[in-house]
Amino acid sequence: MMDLLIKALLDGDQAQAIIQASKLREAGVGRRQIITDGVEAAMAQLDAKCTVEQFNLLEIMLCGRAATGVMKVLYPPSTPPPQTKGAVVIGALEGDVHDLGKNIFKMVLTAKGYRVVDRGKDCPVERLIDTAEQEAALAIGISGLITTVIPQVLQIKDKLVARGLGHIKVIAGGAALKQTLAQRLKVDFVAQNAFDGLHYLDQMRG
Ligand code: B12
Repeated sequence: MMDLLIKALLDGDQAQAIIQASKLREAGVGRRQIITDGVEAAMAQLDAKCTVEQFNLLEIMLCGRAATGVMKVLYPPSTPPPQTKGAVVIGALEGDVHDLGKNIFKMVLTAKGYRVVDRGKDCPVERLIDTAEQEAALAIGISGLITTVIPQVLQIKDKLVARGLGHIKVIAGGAALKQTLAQRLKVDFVAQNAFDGLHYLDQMRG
């Protein structure tokens, strides 16, 4: 069944992807497995197909739309649990318009009781910091899919410290950041996936 979900995602067939994801849920397959073995696996295959010469934007957009549909099956927007665990500000930095992974992280955190303040994509560092201050956030979560955002990532912690906000944790995730050590990126934690980020936050709260 997971294969059928992957195929539907790669075909950019949102209706079929939703059907397959619903079937998997009915068969008792967990959300985490559907995301890791389904959504992420499909995107990895898409990446392999998209060499620089054949970067088909429409194909990728349809695939992304189908993935968004699947996420709505996994985390229906109408039923968020009480937000008791504190605020987390998330965003993709200036120049980065990828937001599928960020949206997954948002849904995972929201489902687990965090209040997520989403600053969207193409967001300046200052805006994330301002929001984190206003919201008395526990953490800022940065999603980085293109390597050109790394210089911005390197600035965040120093800017927080300069504003007396050094207690706010910085978590990085996404394909362009996850291979790099936290120390190198000057962040508190680098997450390999959305659940990894969730566990870090849960542990940090103690
Ligand atoms: C889909 C996609 C697009 C879509 C984005 C749609 C959207 N709304 O997001 C579109 C078509 C718009 C797009 C455009 C471009 N893209 Co693109 N894209 C991809 C692709 C194929 C998949 C990304 C994706 O959605 N993955 C699925 C999600 C679920 O995975 P994820 O983001 O990693 O998220 C998971 C975890 O990492 C984690 N996570 C993510 N963020 C965070 C944050 C925190 C805090 C935490 C805890 C966890 C977490 O949670 C998720 C679930 O576990 C990647 C290939 C790849 N290897 O990533 C290329 C890729 C990222 N794109 C690339 C490029 C170059 C571009 C373009 C510049 C192409 C062009 N020539 O026009 C443009 C414009 C980019 C820009 N300015 O931002 C390159 C980047 C290369 C680089 N090293 O910088 C890649 C790697 C493709 C490649 N191999 O060349 N792209």
